[in-house]
Amino acid sequence: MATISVFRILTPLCLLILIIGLNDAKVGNDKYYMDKMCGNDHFVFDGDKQPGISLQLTSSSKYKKNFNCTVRFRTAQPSQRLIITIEKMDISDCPGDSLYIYDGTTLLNKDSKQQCGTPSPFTFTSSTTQISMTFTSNSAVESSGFQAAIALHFPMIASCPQNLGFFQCKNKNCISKQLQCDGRNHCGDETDENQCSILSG
Ligand SMILES: [Ca+2]
Repeated sequence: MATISVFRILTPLCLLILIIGLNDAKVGNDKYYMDKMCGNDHFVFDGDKQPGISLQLTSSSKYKKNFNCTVRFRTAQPSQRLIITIEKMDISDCPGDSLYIYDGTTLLNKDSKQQCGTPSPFTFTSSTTQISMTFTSNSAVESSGFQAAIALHFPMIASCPQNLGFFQCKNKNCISKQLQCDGRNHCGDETDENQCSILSG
């Protein structure tokens, strides 16, 4: 009898743990802080349970003075590309403090209004397999920095089929379907987040 009772308790508990585990696997964004990754290469993997990256400059309320940090994001496959969307930027000491985003070695945010200040959200899709970000600050005023979403883009997959786990953005970027309706702008044009109220009722 005691054994049966233990099973009665343990079985629902195991199911609950399994359900929580499955829900965790659906979470599309892994959170990273750039100031903890300086000098690193970070691979963004296809099929990873977390195919999108949520990147903030720092976990603190303000970034450090006299700070210089470069992080490189890379695809594991040569056919893949990266989409970087700067969702928020708050770099008040402009241009003393600045963020530079490179596609391979090409500077993407050439417009100085996208390197610091508080610009509107903006996005780039890489033409190479790597995006590097360099942030520098001086000894004066600090602010919160920026928040970005990074996603894999699959340009070689024809028609970007939803039934095979992809989502085609209106701007033709092709991302993992797991990144749809998770509250973060992975497409760059927000179309992965536009239809969510309809989908969720
Ligand atoms: Ca998204």
